[in-house]
Amino acid sequence: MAQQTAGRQSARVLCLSGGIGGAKLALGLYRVLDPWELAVLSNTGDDFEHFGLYISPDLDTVMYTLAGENNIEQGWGRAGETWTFIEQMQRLGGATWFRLGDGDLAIHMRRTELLGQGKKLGEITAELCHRLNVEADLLPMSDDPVRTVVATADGRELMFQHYLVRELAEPVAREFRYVGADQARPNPHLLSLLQEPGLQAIVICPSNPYVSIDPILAVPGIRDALKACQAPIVAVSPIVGGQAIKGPLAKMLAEQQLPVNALTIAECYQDLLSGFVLDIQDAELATALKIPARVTNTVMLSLQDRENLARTVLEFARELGA
Ligand code: FO1
Repeated sequence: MAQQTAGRQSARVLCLSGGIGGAKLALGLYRVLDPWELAVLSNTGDDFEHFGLYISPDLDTVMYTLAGENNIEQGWGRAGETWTFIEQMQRLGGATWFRLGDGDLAIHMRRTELLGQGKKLGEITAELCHRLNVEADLLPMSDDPVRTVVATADGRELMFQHYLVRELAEPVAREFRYVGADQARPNPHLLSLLQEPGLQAIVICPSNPYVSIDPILAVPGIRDALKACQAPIVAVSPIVGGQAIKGPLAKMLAEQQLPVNALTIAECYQDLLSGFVLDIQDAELATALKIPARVTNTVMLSLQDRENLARTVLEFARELGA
């Protein structure tokens, strides 16, 4: 990353993102800023080994999205993907619960090959982004392994992709654990980036707090470094009108007997936030917030929606930082 930023200004905006929902706002930010002004701190708690390959779903979802190569309807994976490998795997009796596209396989194989050569996840991510012409700095939260595990009501401990994909998020989630977090070190570029005087905003994208953002905050040093940073921190609610736009968040909140609304999300981030962005449908909740709120359309259906939300969030951060 250092060699890439030599000679140009470093990130003006840092966003924290998981997969699909967060990547939408990351794209909005990427398009309204100069590409190199954005850094994305990505969750790696979803990462896992499959067919001997190291797979990093959130890194890949953000990378494909910023590259403009993602399958927009599906949210994950590549546009125009072909499935010869997984269809043949089906014939051979192998695992097909996690659908690996033919082009996507190249990313997993190349990342696994470079890890095997001793390269770190962060430098591999920078190399893959460079190859896909993604000019933002995509930063894995750590080069060290952190794995999100879901402790279910029926007494199992499920690796995240088994919970989410293999079991369709059906088990009742009692607790989320981030195995390895206490030994993990923050991405080496993050701490210097947070001390840059040019950093103007930190955005927590509308990702799942429990399985996309909390794994990032669980890496020792990251939460404190964010709090110590002079830039305002603004989160966008992933819950709109009592529903999650995508994924199991609403179900997770209900399973913890928590109100399924944007206020619960603001509580998740407690003392980190300078401001909170709610959808128009939840405008009446704004007065119940203990921090400044901005009400706007947060449902990103079009590219214009993504850009509009990015502009609103950055304007809000500017006001908070003034
Ligand atoms: N999600 C699914 O629901 N089914 C899949 O078969 C699937 C395959 C897959 C392959 C590569 C990749 O990068 C992501 C993939 N995802 C799939 C999405 C992924 O499981 C989740 O989106 C993230 O882990 C949550 O952010």
